[in-house]
Amino acid sequence: MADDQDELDLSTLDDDELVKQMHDDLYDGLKNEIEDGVNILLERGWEPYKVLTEALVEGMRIVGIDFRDGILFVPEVLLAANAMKAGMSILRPLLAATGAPKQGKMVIGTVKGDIHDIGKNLVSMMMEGAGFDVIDLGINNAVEKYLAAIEEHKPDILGMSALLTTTMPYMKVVIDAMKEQGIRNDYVVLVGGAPLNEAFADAIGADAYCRDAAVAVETAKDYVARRHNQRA
Ligand code: B1M
Repeated sequence: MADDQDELDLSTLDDDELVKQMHDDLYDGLKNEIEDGVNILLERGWEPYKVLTEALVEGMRIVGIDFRDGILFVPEVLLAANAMKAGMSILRPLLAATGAPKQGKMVIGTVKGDIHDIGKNLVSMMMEGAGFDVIDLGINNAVEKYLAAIEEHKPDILGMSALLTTTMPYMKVVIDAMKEQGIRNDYVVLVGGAPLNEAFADAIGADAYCRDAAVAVETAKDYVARRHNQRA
């Protein structure tokens, strides 16, 4: 397939064909082609968020299906993830530069044992674009790391991400530690990641489950506004 790609001039494709081609290129982990595709769509006037969701996130959804079904394996998925990240890094400054008024501060990180960070990065980007200062702790965060970051940055919101059924229970470890320290109610705790749902968020004592980055932004804005109103 890579040989065919060498022949193909992405700019000759119409929008639909290009987006489909980008799904294929993401699947094949073709970083340069993904960067080119993102730039072409932007030059054609596509909103960064539309490029993100329709070309990149949808492409990764397709990768996820074949990963689940044993058609793709970790090395291929890693290449796809790198290609996705390359596309996201073009979009990041555009999504952040919305000029939105300052909303508050968020500390976010993927929990211990878990190295998935694409969704978390996407949430960070969208939160920045919505006017939040984001302190991103990266992946594989132990409870101590979250607590230290909360202490240092005093955010409005703590966000946690988990993509594995084996790591999502760790969110409760963090929330329980916050309770033990008597600081749980000082912060809004939002959680997200593909295997989670609302019932899980309730069960572990989070404030809300966020299905995707757009929901995370809306939920965060909502909670921050409520807290400001309570203080007023
Ligand atoms: Co992984 N992996 N993976 N993987 N991987 C999944 C999660 C899996 C569902 C694939 C599958 O089998 N179908 C499966 C988990 C199964 C389970 O637990 N039930 C799985 C597995 C098994 C594994 C390994 C164990 C594989 C192995 O080694 N045998 C291993 C674990 C490594 C570890 O963490 N310890 C592993 C490794 C990897 C790669 C390294 C190859 C790579 C990660 C690269 C990276 O992130 N840098 C990878 C990838 C890419 C995936 C899939 C294919 C895609 C994840 C992704 O980036 N999605 C994934 C399949 C899937 O999820 N269907 C899979 C795109 C992203 C935009 O969506 O992350 O859901 P998502 O984020 C969304 C929302 O969930 C939400 O908003 C985001 C944006 O809209 N959200 C939040 C996420 N975090 C949030 C935090 C918030 C709010 C919202 O805070 C407020």
